[in-house]
Amino acid sequence: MVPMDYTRNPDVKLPIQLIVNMPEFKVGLRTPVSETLENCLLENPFRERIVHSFSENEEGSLSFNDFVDMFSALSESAPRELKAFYAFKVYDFNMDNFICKSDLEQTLNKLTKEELTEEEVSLVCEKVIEEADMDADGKLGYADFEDMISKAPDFLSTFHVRI
Ligand SMILES: [Ca+2]
Ligand SMILES: [Ca+2]
Repeated sequence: MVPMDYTRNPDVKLPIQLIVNMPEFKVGLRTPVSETLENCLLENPFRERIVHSFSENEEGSLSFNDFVDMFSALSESAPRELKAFYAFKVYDFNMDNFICKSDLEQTLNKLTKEELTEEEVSLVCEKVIEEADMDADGKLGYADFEDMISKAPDFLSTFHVRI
């Protein structure tokens, strides 16, 4: 998709469908838990959200620079702060710069492949907000989020790919 003479054609965009089907996203989801679990999670459930958070347009296509930025942030050597910044964008489904209950519900549904009942999901999300909401406004701002993931190092594990 990227022509060799890329420098003369800076407007080339990679369509999201091509990117989410890359093998890196298929096998790349690493979990620190067990090998068995890792084998179950063959597709990163956030891959479309991840691509969108690096895209500068609605359709989610990436310029070559966006593409490089994305894999830099996903690589294991990327600084934690960078991963946290993009993870926040990925989980903020409605893009209002807060992670609220409905954002968390969508996140959890993706992670659990909708194995939990609506009630269970709702309970877990309330609990997460209750525990992480430092300024008590009922939703998680970036500071709440950073604090939460610093206490739960596994949280960023969906944000690694092997490249
Ligand atoms: Ca939100
Ligand atoms: Ca808050």
